[in-house]
Amino acid sequence: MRGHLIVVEGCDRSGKTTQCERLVQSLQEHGKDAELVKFPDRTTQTGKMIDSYLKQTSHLDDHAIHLLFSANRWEAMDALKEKLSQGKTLIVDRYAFSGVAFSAAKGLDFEWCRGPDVGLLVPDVVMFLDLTMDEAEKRGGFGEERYEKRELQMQVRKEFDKLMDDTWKMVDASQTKDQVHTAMLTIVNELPAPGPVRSGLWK
Ligand code: Z5A
Repeated sequence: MRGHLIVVEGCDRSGKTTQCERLVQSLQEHGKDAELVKFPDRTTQTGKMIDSYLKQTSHLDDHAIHLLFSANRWEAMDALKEKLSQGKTLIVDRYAFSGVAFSAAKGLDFEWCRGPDVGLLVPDVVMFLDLTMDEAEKRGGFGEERYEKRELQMQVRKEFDKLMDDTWKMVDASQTKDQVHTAMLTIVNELPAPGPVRSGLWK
């Protein structure tokens, strides 16, 4: 049986990385073959350009950086498909939904933003870590990276709202780390057995 493709989305400091790592560890401890995937993958050629853009050491046109984020996902798709087929469950920290939400929040056309990611692997579930901006700010001030600004993050949340459908699972990220973990693990354990790997996001 193939593994599940589990995407975790959410705004800044909602705990995505903390929870993705914990979920992988927990699944492995329960004997499941699970692996963490993080977008952007800053180690590849496209990832290095994205990293430099986010750290504000280079500038790119908004459309160009959007396409780079998408390319960064596309270059991973064959490997991810192979892993899923081998039975590995993938926990994905940000995906195409972040791509659209951030670029649309900057003012790019929403439908144009979806275009480059049409056809990516379809997740079996998207979990959204829900946290207000006020609660997020209690977790520490914004850092140096390009998008770490309050107004932009508020707009990003509005764009995420447009992308959500009733298959998304909302998780209250204001709970303790343990509580959030338990909620996410319950969602994962209740997923139905997956069918064949599906390519065709937003088709
Ligand atoms: N981006 C884009 O524009 N287009 C795209 O296609 C993609 C991304 C994929 C970099 O992403 C930027 O790229 C991002 C979106 C854009 N810009 N922003 N903002 P990244 O994934 O490399 O980095 P990040 O997503 O910005 O990380 P993050 O949002 O800042 O953090 P997080 O992963 O959600 O949270 P965390 O690191 O797990 O936790 C943050 C802190 O909160 C930390 O101190 C934790 O210990 C603490 N924490 C976590 N959970 C809790 C709970 N439950 N209670 C209390 N404290 C907690």
